[in-house]
Amino acid sequence: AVAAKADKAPKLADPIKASIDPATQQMIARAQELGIDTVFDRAEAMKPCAIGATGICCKNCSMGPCRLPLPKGGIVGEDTRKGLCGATPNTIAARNFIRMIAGGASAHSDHGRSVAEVFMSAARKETDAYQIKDTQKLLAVAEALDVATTVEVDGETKARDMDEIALETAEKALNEWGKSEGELLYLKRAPKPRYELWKKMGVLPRNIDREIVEIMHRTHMGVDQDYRNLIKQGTRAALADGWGGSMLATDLQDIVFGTPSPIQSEANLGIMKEDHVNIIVHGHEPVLSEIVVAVAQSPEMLDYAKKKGAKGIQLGGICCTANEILQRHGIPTAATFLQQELAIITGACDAMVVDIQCIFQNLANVAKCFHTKLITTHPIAKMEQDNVIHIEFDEHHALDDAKKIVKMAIDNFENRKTEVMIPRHKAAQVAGFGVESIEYHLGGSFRGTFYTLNDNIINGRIRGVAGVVGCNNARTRHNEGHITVVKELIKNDVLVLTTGCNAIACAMEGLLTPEAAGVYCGPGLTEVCETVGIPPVLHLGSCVDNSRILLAATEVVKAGGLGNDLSDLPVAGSAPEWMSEKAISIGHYFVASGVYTVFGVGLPVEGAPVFQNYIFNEFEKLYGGMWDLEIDPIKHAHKMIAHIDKKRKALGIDK
Ligand code: XCC
Ligand code: SF4
Repeated sequence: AVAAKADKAPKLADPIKASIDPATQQMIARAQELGIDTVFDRAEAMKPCAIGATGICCKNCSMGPCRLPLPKGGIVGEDTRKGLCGATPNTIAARNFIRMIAGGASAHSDHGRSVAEVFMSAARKETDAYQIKDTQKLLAVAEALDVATTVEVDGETKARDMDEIALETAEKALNEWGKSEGELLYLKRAPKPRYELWKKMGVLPRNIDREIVEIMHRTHMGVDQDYRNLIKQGTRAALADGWGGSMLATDLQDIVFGTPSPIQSEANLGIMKEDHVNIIVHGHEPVLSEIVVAVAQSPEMLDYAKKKGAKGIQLGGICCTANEILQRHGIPTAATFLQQELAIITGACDAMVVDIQCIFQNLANVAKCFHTKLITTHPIAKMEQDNVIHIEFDEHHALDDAKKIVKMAIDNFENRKTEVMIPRHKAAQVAGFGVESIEYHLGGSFRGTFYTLNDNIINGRIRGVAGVVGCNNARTRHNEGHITVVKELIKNDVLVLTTGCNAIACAMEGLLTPEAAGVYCGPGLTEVCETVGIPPVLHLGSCVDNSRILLAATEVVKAGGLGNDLSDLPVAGSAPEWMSEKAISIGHYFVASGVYTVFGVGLPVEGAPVFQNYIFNEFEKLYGGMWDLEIDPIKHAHKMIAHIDKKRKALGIDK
């Protein structure tokens, strides 16, 4: 019987059920034909653990893992479940939840730190590869970090030397990770009532690193055993992410690489070209990919590619590295998170260059079946498989590293096997929005004319604003949640701001074009989009760029007419297909910033009803924002709309 079981062919995914995207469906089938397993097949073969998925498995000491499943038929009377040490389901779920926040916040913040270090070397002029590109942003950031931008000379106020400003700004910024006193400087960028609320609640982050370390301490065996106190620390660390590490990452990237403005491009696997050298960059930090873009577009490399028989070099991005080089250079997006293996399975990927976060280790196994060079570049992100090439990237020899990588891809072009199959599907997109461009495109300010965001929210053409963000998750049909939620929102006149893999999904569906307004939106949103020529779904960048959503919402509050705090706004947040710890950190800083935030797929709190109720309901009284979970995407959107309507009513702007 055992042998028979072993002989049984592994379960394969049904391509149609696995994704709503035709390119993805085609490539899943192609992989199966070639006998290569992908995440979609593995999701069929391995089901998740129900206890872990509901948040009630503790492995924080070796007396466990202690598993506390909900009794069949639910809890009757007192909940007597406890671990060996006596930890309750609430303690366990809260500890697990804030450890996810620690993981997510550290990922975003460490990314931010790398950018800050590059910014520092640019400010010190230690590198040729990076300069200060956006001085206007530098001045704005300097101000937010209390760096003087003017000097008094003989009683006269003069502009301070830009190099000096850059240097001091870099020092101040880097200091935010580990300063020994005070609180994060960016917190004061929030509307004043929000800052005061955080202060009253005792959740002002002291510095970025400390809040993460403190989570690890408080969740160690036998420390904090009150779910309210645990999540309080989770809140402090999440705020350190949103209003700290992530916001600094965004700002400093804008300074060094340029602040994005709307730019046209394309999305989906169909951007790869059979007769070109295809280089795919994947991960999150733009520090290397920026230089790869520059090198790949250089005449020297183009000539070299032609000499090797290719028509040119096609760059494409996956995950948030894609979003970064899309929003600043219009480099097309090849794939969402779940399609990463498929990019190699086209047989046309000459090199895949990865940095940090969201990278499947199975890429190495897939690459083995093709000619693809898989190149890791970051000292903290290597792979054990021996076909993986490690070219360690360093800002001090960035250009040489990038040249080496691009040349390796070109040299590999001729090694392609015959089995190239690139799906035809791709869609046009406009990306690269941000606080500045929302203001610019909607009348040049946030309030006062027919065109502005605030006026259109007040007059009801725009019912509200939703931030829909986050990953794909192989436990749910690829892109279905993303697209259904977003379409339902815009149909109901809710303007959508998107980042991360939701943005890529929307791009693949053609929702990031001005033309989408007339097709999918309610009459009010259509009118606004057509008048000013914007898409109904605005791509604000990568996951660290969720900070742009926070700042845009803050500008809306400051412009007036829609209450005094972020929690007064007719807005809601959503991550329909989340999977990463970063998503939990993002969700939680949105909640703590006063935003009602709904997740799809499932949340690891369902096994601890008291803790769940605390963050789903009690939290609204504390922070004005709260968590929710809704798997059905239509209901998911309507819960957001109901919240938006509730806020409109409170503001007295309901029709
Ligand atoms: Fe990763 Fe940022 Fe999630 Fe996509 S959305 S799967 S985190 S790439 Ni951030
Ligand atoms: Fe079990 Fe407590 Fe140890 Fe967790 S900390 S594994 S609940 S004994």
